[in-house]
Amino acid sequence: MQERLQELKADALKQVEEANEVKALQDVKVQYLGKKGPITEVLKGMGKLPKEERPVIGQLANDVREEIATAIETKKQKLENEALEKQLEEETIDVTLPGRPAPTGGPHLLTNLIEEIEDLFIGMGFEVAEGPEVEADYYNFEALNLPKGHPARDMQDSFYITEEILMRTHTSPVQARTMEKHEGKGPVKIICPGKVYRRDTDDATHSHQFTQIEGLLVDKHVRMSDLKGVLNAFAKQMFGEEREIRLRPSFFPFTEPSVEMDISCKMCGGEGCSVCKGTGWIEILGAGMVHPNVLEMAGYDPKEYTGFAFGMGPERIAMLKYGIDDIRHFYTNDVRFLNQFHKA
Ligand code: 2U9
Repeated sequence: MQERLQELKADALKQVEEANEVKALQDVKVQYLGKKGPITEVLKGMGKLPKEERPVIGQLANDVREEIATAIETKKQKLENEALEKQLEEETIDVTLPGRPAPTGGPHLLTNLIEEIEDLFIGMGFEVAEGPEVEADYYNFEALNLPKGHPARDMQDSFYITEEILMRTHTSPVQARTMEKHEGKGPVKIICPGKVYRRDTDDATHSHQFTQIEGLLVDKHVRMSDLKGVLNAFAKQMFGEEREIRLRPSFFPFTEPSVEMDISCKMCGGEGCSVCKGTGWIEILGAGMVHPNVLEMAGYDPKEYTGFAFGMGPERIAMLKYGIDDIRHFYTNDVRFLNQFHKA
């Protein structure tokens, strides 16, 4: 019986040695120390043994059980520690490693461009004025010398909400409101950026929603040359000192006289190319001296005050600047397009 117990112990300890996972140890435990295990058998068979052998066998059986149990527990600890070490090893985070950069968004290229243009005019003493996008027909049209039924209204097909309320078709109503607030006194020197809406079918050059930046300067003795000076300064700062500007006669109901401002074409330096359609000039904005009717309706006496105004489309300037061929890119939020302009 003692050899049997030694043998059992040796087999059990061998299996414990070879076990490389806790489950296997569990099996050894059940196999050797379990109710139906050989050690239990031996202890159950004590009664059949000679009286004098029982204490020896009994003690040996308990020692063997103890030794196997201890060996199993020790190996279990060892395997669990190794597993923990391995897990720690695998899961060790090198906190010195740079984190995975969370994809950050950034200002839309139009926002950057509008702020760039704002800064240029703020540098010339203009203040930024903003106003409602849902506007009254009076400020969007009548105050701008576009009385009800005026044909020019059709040029700006509009999203009417009621007879008297519409989505503004330009930011000019902001200037009209600002002048009105001045009650015909003192200078007004503002630029008005913002979203405008026209009931247009979207295509490569038209969008039902787009942005504008308009400007207005009203004071005593404001002349066309002041307008030209401001536009020239803007063009050179925005497009380069080497660029020339040219003013061409034009027409707007809210300015008289009215002009379009062109800049010399960057691609051909004015020689004529596909970008400037052979003219050597690129149209950038419209402007003019504020129409006396508009001054009057805002409470300014046109005999005492004069003013100039201008208006541009930031999308158009961005398309020229970055060679973008479709205005819809600005609004369809394709990150592949937007990320190209993402200032890191
Ligand atoms: C007041 C008086 C005059 C604003 C002006 C333009 C010329 C102009 C276009 C630019 C691009 C519209 O989006 S666009 O197609 N605008 O050419 N805008 S003068 O004149 C005003 C505005 C307000 C009280």
